[in-house]
Amino acid sequence: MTGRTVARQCTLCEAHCGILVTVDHDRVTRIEGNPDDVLSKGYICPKATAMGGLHHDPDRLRTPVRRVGDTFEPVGWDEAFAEIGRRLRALRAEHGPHAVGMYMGNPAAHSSSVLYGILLRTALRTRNFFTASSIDQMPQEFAAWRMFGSNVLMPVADIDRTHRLVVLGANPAVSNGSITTMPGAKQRIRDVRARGGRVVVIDPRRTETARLADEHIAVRPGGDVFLLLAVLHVLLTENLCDTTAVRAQSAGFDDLAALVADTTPEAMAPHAGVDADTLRRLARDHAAAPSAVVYARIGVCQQTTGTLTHWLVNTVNAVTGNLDRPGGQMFTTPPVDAARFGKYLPVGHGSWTDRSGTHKSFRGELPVAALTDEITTEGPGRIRAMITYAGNPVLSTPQRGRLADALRGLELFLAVDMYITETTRHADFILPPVSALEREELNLLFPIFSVRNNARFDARVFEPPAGALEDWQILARLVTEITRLPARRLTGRVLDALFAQLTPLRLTAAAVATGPYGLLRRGRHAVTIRRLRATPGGIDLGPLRPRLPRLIGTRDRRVHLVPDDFRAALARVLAEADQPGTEGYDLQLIGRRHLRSNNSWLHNIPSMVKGRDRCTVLVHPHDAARRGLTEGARATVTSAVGTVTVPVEISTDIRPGVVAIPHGWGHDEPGVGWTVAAGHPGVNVNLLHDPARTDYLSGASAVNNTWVRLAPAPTDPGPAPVPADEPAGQPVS
Ligand SMILES: Nc1nc2c(c(=O)[nH]1)N[C@H]1C(S)=C(S)[C@@H](COP(=O)(O)OP(=O)(O)OC[C@H]3O[C@@H](n4cnc5c(=O)[nH]c(N)nc54)[C@H](O)[C@@H]3O)O[C@H]1N2
Ligand SMILES: Nc1nc2c(c(=O)[nH]1)N[C@H]1C(S)=C(S)[C@@H](COP(=O)(O)OP(=O)(O)OC[C@H]3O[C@@H](n4cnc5c(=O)[nH]c(N)nc54)[C@H](O)[C@@H]3O)O[C@H]1N2
Ligand code: SF4
Ligand SMILES: [Mo]
Repeated sequence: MTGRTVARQCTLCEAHCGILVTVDHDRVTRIEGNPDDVLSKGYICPKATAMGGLHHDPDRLRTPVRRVGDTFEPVGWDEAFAEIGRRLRALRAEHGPHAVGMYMGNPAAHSSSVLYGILLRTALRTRNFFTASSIDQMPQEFAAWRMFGSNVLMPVADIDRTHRLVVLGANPAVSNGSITTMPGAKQRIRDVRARGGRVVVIDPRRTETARLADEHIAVRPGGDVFLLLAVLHVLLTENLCDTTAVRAQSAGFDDLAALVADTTPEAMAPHAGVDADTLRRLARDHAAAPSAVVYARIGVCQQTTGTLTHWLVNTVNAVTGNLDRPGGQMFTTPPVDAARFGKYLPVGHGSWTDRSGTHKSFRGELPVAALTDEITTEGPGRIRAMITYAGNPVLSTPQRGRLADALRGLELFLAVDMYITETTRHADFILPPVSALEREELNLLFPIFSVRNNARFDARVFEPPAGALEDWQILARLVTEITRLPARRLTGRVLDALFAQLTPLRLTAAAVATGPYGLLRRGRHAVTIRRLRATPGGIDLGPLRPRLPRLIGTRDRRVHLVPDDFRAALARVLAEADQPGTEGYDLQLIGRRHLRSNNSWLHNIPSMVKGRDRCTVLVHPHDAARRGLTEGARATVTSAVGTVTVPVEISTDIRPGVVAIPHGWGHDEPGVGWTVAAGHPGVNVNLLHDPARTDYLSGASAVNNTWVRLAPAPTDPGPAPVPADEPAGQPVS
């Protein structure tokens, strides 16, 4: 067929914007926003065209490959699965199930194949399961679990109706929102102001979002806990709370009052890096607005105080009467109502630990900070084989540069990925799925976090090539291989036949049918796959609706304002607040995202890397001048655990004393199959972050706030010296 246009979504980031893909023969000729899409209404960002770039990328693997020495050669699917099965079964028989580890990355969540990722994890019965969540939203889930009784119950900001939006540690103008999915975030933020509301951005950097706001408050990195404690102090001591609503909805209001009795704006101001008058005003304005919401995301997740900050964010919203009310923080009613069942799922904190006893499991997985040691430390229970699925942990997680060697030393490493990346280049087998444009599905996760209830279908643009497999088919084959019983041929065949019937689309359709808009409740007005196929922009299911107390999973059906373990962790944070910074390091390093990057994996698409180098260290002019750094010059950035050399970008947008480097770069490792990215390598900022720094409660990696120092790089390439005026003797790897 020539010259046709297919409506689906861009599945690169959480926004899942509706796109129209125009195709001429087997080429994508155009990708544009779908004006009929009920959520994105025609908006797309520049990354949408990468959906075509990825499909046609000559570097994308289209057949499985096997390692031979330092290179890869093609291998047939059956041969690959047979050998993988043999080796996995032997390892499990000899060393037990924990000998096989698994890491599931971010794009897994963007496809309904994730169901089979979870099935594989279940079949493996391993304690060594890791996901990108422990460098992302884990603290937010932890706070939700302790306050609302389910980790799925992360409330979203009702941005389209609020009168006051306070953004804390998020940059939706670039990211388009996460756990508050808001495609076209810029317009939605402008609309808050257009209807007379106010927008405040609290961020150490004057971000793209801050430029749209009425006010920008340059908080000190890691200062948010103190800022929020001061806000709560003012709300409670000045009687600015919606006491009737809070007492009806929540437990622990009096405990909260006692907890914040001494956290005055004057006492908190130095730790927050924000003056007391501003803190007081933040509280008063929040209480006075007809509706208001604090929306916080990974800038405050990726901190040692990640869970505590999200707890206090939810608490500020709750005590001002803004939890579960339009314009505040709300829970969605998605077609697959996971939130309703979330409370029945076992969450479990500390059901097991890593072998050193340092890292506790949470909702069935260990924090990724534990991964390298679980591979390299000898002894029973060591990981001997790894499966990575849609992840690039060598770039995306702090491992002191040790993970690559650890992976190389495994007895077996198989990667389900379509590129030879910094991670998968160490694999014995790489098993590539079809391209996203060759999939059809209904994403079941992101409607749980959207600013509006909706159901949207992803139609296939191209038929998958003969013999190609989708992620779920690859994962299902792996399940078959490891669960084969002694009557191997038979069990394998029976499972294969069973899985062929249980496609993710069928499973999702069944979940939708039994959900709030399903056949059982709505009869002929139900949301069905058939109806969705015929409605290319999706079906709008209305604004967010109040859902408490029914949804709550706590025993007393109340929101818990002061969970016991949070109180203890907070005491630790307050005690540590007075301690000075790390000697020899005088700048706080944070991250930043760019419109044309998506974590580590879009830099091989030429249109995503054109223009000037984006992997730079952003420095305030005062800080640059004091160190003799000039625009475009190269600087060495040194932390207690690593050093990188990057170009300097000078800007008054960043708070003095703070520097920012984006993550997802560092493509200059030998053997990586990204030929375009190799020309724009950048550096791996996670070499600077210490894996030992984790959120006190959830164990997630704390990569937004690492003490570093900066110096001009030596002009001749070579190892970076320790500058003479700086105290030496810190470990540098
Ligand atoms: N310092 C620092 N580090 C960070 C962050 C930060 O802000 N600062 N952010 C963190 C966050 S929020 C996240 S989510 C993580 C992401 O961390 P990861 O999930 O580990 O890494 P990604 O960069 O998303 O890499 C995704 C991989 O999946 C592959 N892939 C893409 N689509 C598919 C698919 O459909 N199927 C399969 N099988 N593979 C696919 C890509 O080729 C790529 O190799 O990074 C984190 N790391
Ligand atoms: N273009 C683009 N979009 C993306 C992604 C991408 O890589 N590129 N990744 C996607 C993914 S996986 C995710 S999880 C989301 C993340 O979405 P966001 O949470 O919006 O991510 P960031 O843009 O990293 O925003 C974090 C902000 O926190 C600020 N910050 C750092 N430290 C602190 C602090 O201590 N306190 C406060 N208050 N702020 C702080 C940073 O300056 C930054 O502006 O984005 C998604 N969308
Ligand atoms: S914001 Fe950009 S990358 Fe994200 S879904 Fe929309 S078009 Fe795709
Ligand atoms: Mo993420």
